[in-house]
Amino acid sequence: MRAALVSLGALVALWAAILFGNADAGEQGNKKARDIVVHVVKMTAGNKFDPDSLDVKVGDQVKFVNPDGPSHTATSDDIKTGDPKKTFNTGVVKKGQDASITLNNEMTYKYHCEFHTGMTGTINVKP
Ligand SMILES: [Cu+2]
Repeated sequence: MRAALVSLGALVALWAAILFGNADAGEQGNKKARDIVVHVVKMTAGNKFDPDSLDVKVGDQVKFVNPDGPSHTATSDDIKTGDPKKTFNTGVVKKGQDASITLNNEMTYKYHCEFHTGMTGTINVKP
């Protein structure tokens, strides 16, 4: 029992070291990095992305929200043929849900909803 307690204590100490170690590294990293911006794109009940064209910076996040519509996806057009590191797919976003992606490549993403023809959008990722 005593051995088990000591082991548990060691584990907690190790976990704390990892946790706080990472926190320190993160703070140092953030001093140089700019703040990440979260852009919100609404998936509307009328089957549109709003806005349907968006400029972001490398590393930014895009949060797709579906407040009141039918289920949608935000799926990059080349999801099946493109570089997996340069494509994205939110999967199904049901009414009341949201899904966020992070864009780390400087490029233009064309994307669509897998359920609704003509529900399309563009994200320009700039340095
Ligand atoms: Cu849709």
